[in-house]
This record gives sequence, C-alpha cells and structure tokens, in this order.
Amino acid sequence: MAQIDLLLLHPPSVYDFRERAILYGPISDLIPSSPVFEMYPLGFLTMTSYLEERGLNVRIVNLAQRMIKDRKFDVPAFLAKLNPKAVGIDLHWLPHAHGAIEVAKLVKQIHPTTPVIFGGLSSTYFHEELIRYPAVNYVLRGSSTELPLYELLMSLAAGQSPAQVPNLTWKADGEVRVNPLTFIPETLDFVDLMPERLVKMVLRHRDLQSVLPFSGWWQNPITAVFTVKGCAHECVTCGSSSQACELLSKRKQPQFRSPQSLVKNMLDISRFSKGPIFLVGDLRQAGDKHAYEILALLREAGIQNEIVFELFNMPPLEFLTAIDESVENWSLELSPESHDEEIRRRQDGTTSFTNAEMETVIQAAQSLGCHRIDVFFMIGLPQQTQKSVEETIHYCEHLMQGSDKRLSCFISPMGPFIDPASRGFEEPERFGYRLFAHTLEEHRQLLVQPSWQQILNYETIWMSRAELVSATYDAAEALNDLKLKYDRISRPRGEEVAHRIKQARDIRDRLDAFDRGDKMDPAAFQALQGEINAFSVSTVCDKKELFWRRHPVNYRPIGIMRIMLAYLRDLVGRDS
Ligand code: B12
Repeated sequence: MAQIDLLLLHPPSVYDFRERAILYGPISDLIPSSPVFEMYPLGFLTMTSYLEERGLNVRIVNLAQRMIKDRKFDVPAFLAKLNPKAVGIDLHWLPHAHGAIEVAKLVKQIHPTTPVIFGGLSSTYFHEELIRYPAVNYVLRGSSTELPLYELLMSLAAGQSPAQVPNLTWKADGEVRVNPLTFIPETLDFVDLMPERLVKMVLRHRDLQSVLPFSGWWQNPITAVFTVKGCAHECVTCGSSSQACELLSKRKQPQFRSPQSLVKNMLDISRFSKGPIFLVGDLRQAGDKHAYEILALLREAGIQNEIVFELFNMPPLEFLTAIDESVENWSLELSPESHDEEIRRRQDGTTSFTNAEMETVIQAAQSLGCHRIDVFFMIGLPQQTQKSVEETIHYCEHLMQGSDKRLSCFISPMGPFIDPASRGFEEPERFGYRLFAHTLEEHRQLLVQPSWQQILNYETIWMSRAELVSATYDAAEALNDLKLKYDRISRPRGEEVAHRIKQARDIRDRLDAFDRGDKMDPAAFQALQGEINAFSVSTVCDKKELFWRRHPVNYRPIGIMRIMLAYLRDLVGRDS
C-alpha cells in the first residue's frame, strides 16, 4: 500500500480519560458525542477530498472513538505501525487542549522526524503559544485551510522552506515565524465533504472504527452539511460569531455555499444513508433569494432523508410553507437560549425575535408537515440568574402545553468553556464574565480537574461556578418531570434520567464534601475512574432524545455497492 501522505488524528478531550477520575458533567448531553468529544471536525472531510483530488493519500483516524470503543486500544502501538509522511492533529474545539497536545507528544516520541501539523479554530487563536510546544511543528490558521495544507505538504515533500505557505505559523532556528493570513477564499464551492471518500478509506485500510464520527453513529447515522463559514450574528458566547471570525480568520462577512454545491452534497449523502441530514446554519442568513433557491433545488432532488433546518431568526410563514412543499421529511431546531427576551437580546442583538413570534412559527410548522421541533435553552448567559433559569423551565411547560408531542425542549450549561475569541471571552467584564483561564496551558490544566465545577473556565457575576452547576441539575430535574407529565418521553426513560441526575448530584456532593488538598475522596475516585458515561451522560436529558426515528436499515446498500465498485475500478486502473 502507498505510504500515507497525511495521517489526520482526532484526539480525545483528555488523553488518559481511561485512567483518570473526572466528573465531566453534562457538557456533551445535547450533542451526539460523549464527554470525550470524539467527533472529528467536518473539515477532516473537506481537507481529505481536496488533497486526494490532487493525488495525495490521506487517512483519518478517530483515536478518541477507537479508545472509547476498545478500552484496551493501545495508541502508541497503533501509531508505531503507521509510517505517514506527515501527521495532522485537530485542536479545533478548545476542550481538546489536553488530548491534542498529548497525542502530538506521542507522535513525536514514536516518529521523531515526522512533521506534526495543527489546525482548527482553537489552534488559530492560540497559535503563538501552541507552536512553542516542542511536539508541534506547524500551525495552520483560519477557518479554511485546504489549500495552505496542500502547499505545506508539497513544500515539505520537496524539502523547501514553507516561508511562502499562507496562514502558516512555524518555527525555524528556534524562532517563531508567522506567515500572513492571506488564504481567505471568496467561495466555498472549491471544497466538498465527499462522504464517499470515507467508504473508500474504510475499504483501503479495512478499518471502519477509525472513521466513525462518534460512538453510536452506526445506529444513528446523522450527517451534517455546512452551508456557511462565518456568521452574521454577534452572540456573546460564540467563538464563531461575526466578531470572532474577523479576529480569527479575517472573514468580515459570512460566506455561503452555493445552492448547487449544497444540494449536490445532500444528494451524495442520500445515496448511501437514510439518516437525517442537518443543515448547519440558518439558510436565510444569505438572504431570501438564496434560501428559496436551495428549497427549489431540494424540491427537484426529491431527497427522502429527514432534513433538519436551523432557524436563527423567525422567518415569515411563507418560508415554512416553502420548506413543506420542497422536502418530504423535515424538522426545525430553534435556539432562543432564554425565555427572557432581554437576556436573548443581550446575547445577540441581531436575534431579537420575541417569544410570541417564535410561538407563531411553532404553531405554523406544526400545522404543516414538520416532524419535530427542538427548542434549545442555555445556562451561563449574561444577566441570567438561578431564578431566571427556573423561569425558563416554566416557559418550557408553556410551550409543551401549547403544542403536541412533536415539540420538545432542552437545556444545558455552556460548557466546559466559553469560546475563545467570543465577545464574552475577549471582553469578560463588559458582559459580566469572570474567567479562570486565559492561555492554552491554563485550559489544559483545567481539563484535568476532578469535577466540571472546577473545569468551567468562567462564571458570571450573576452565578458562581457552584451555582451554574446547581442550576443545571435543578433545571434538568424539573424539565425531565415536565417531559414525563406531557408525555414527551416514556416513563422508564424519564425515571432513568432522574436516577442519573441523582447519581451525578451525589457524586458531586461527595467531591465537594471532601477536604481534598491534592487527593480525592477514595470512594468517588473509584466510582469515577475511567468513567465517562455513568455520571456525565444523559444527566440533562436522555441522549436518545437527540436522535430521529430510526429505519430498520439505516443505509442504502446499492449506493454503498456503487462506491465499492468505483473503488475497485480505481484499484484495477492503477495496477494495469
Ligand atoms: C456544526 C458544528 C458542530 C457539530 C459538529 C460538526 C463537526 N463534526 O465538525 C456539533 C453540533 C456536533 C458540534 C459540537 C461541538 N461544538 Co461545534 N460547531 C459547529 C459549527 C456551527 C459549524 C462548524 C462547521 O460547519 N465547520 C465547517 C467545516 C468544513 O470546517 P471545520 O470543521 O471548521 O474545519 C476547517 C478549519 O477549522 C481547519 N481545521 C480544523 N481541524 C483541523 C485540523 C488540521 C490538522 C488542520 C490543518 C486544519 C483544521 O481547516 C478545516 C478545513 O478548512 C461551529 C460554528 C461555526 N459557524 O463555525 C461550531 C463550533 C466549532 N463548535 C464549538 C463548540 C464549543 C462545540 C462543542 C465543544 C460544544 C459542546 N460542549 O458540546 C462540541 C464538540 C463536539 C465534538 N468534537 O465531539 C465552538 C468552538 C469554539 C472553540 N474554539 O472551542 C464553535 C466555533 C461555535 C459553537 N460554540 O458552537 N459543533
């Protein structure tokens, strides 16, 4: 087999999570991943397709997923068997600050001369600190790195200096060099997710586990399609808000994928998967013309998968009718964040819809063929008090009373971190935040604290870290009761969540009560060691509530066969 040109590794959040005893908390309950954050960036797929189209051989290995799946999976032994020309590691999400650097160290121990390349939003934010770790050779900055990555790999292969590679931070003779950030593409259509490449990668390396996006994906094959890079909104807590994007990637305006490229991508996915397709970003951000064009193309495409639309602002009702006429199966995701309109306005002045407007949209969507409406609330916002969180749960009851079982509500803490580059992180006092970590190294150390109360990198002047934690469990308990009362979940499921919340609270109290110094309560240590599930998963809702109804067979065997045949044809073509 040809030598791998680039091995892309996705680390776990905390490298040695299998040995440590940490109460991670419900920081990942509203996403498919576990607290190990095993999902790799979508960018792994765009980078793979860009490089492979230019003749390079890329392999993705989701180390986090492998380590969860097989508790004995031996990372050093696995890495020692591979001999890539370069290794890429994502430090996209800051919660990987521990795992990403530990994996880099391991790679360097095993393959001392192999270049180690970092990338992603957190790498970009902390590039000058990150490049100083001895195990890190290169950092590619910005939210689009396909071309710079290709140029870097080419210059490495030719033994040339990377001084001309755009967006690159590197070091030479012990000095840090920061090349200008000049690759800011004007269109997004030069890259595609090309999911079929994953199927080929599985065949090439006879390794399915390494490319799975998260634990349980095989049973719930949800896929996400990006519609935009950058954002028009200014949410105080978001590390990809319009102000954050300008800081990180000099992107002044959001850039949208063309309707043709987007719908082609969705069609490609629908050829092998029957699972839901999540459209990341509100289509109306690009203007109504753009959004309606996408809907017109979707109508022609006739995709049967559930299509999940996000709404950042409340659309006119004609837009919902247009969705209903364009796709057979659809759902909505709404994130009002708080029931309190003033808090919502404070979080993002541009998302200033009222509760009444949102309820009108909910009613209209339910009178059409919308299958499901998820409404998301968050804890940790400016001006939000414990009392306000309680009121949010009352508002959830109001929503549930006024609608049928297709609507459900979710609440979670902002955690473990407020995003670097967000307005709240950059100007904490202005928005009422107190930060417990500023540098990458400080975040790395927070991640290995015993409990999520100490891991949170912030508190607000309205709620201390302890109060954020208590407010979360109180809200989770109350919301779970409501879901039982209004028949949103089955009794056994609701009772299981209640039991898990109780367990999580008990262990938290045990950790709090212990006068620790450097040690931890021995019983708590024993219960938590290597544990990522019992106290930190399904403690604000049952994770299964996130997923859509399943098909008896989630995949389209004929579509997969076609990709396999194309792969075999390629192989034969190469050999002859
Ligand atoms: C869709 C999305 C998700 C999806 C997952 C999508 C995925 N697998 O990538 C879901 C909903 C599951 C999710 C979860 C989380 N997310 Co999120 N997510 C987004 C969102 C809205 C869009 C991302 C996107 O479309 N990217 C487009 C793809 C094509 O590009 P990309 O993946 O960024 O990759 C490019 C570059 O980043 C870079 N790059 C990335 N990795 C690497 C590695 C190397 C080696 C190189 C060279 C380059 C490189 O090059 C790539 C190609 O150009 C962004 C906000 C935004 N508008 O950007 C937040 C965002 C990225 N998420 C964020 C966060 C905090 C999280 C969570 C930690 C939240 C939580 N506590 O649950 C989890 C982590 C999940 C995990 N790893 O398991 C923050 C990150 C802030 C930060 N710096 O840490 C963001 C910025 C905003 C936010 N708060 O939601 N997320």
